[in-house]
Amino acid sequence: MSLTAKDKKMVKAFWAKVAGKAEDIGCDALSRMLVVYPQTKTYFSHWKDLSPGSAPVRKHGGTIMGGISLAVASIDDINAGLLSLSELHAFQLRVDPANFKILSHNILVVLAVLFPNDFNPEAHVAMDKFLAAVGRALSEKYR
Ligand code: HNI
Repeated sequence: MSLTAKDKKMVKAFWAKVAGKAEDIGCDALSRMLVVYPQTKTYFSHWKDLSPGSAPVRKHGGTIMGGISLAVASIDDINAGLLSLSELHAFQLRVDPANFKILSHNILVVLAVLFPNDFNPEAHVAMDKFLAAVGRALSEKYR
């Protein structure tokens, strides 16, 4: 489902509120993903410490949120904005695209936990659609 003008407005407004905490959001989302969906740990086996909140998890959480920021900035053409990230995940990292849905889910959970007042049903649906679009954009280059 594509994002409506209203969804885009909602995503931009919500992101503007939470972006200052991007590293915390990324760290918590990645921490949860690795604990709750341990099969995702295989991609990060070269890190020394995969436990929640560890230094590499925090650092990479920030990196992932950089990708989300880029997607917000290119919300009118997310596929174009994430083209090189899609190529990286498909051809070099070989991340199973099923994992994009798993990470998106964890990001939503963390947004709900950290921003209970701002994460109202309208923000929830807009962010859910946006993260689904990010996952589709990242899956774009797989075939
Ligand atoms: Ni992902 C690297 C963004 C989902 C595994 N990932 C990155 C980088 C960004 C990024 C940005 C750094 C690129 C660079 O070095 O140029 N990843 C995103 C985004 C999502 C996502 C926006 C979805 C919302 N990545 C996932 C998922 C997995 C994943 C679901 C696996 C479960 N990503 C990786 C791995 C790396 C990576 C592995 C390399 C990390 C490293 O330290 O080697």
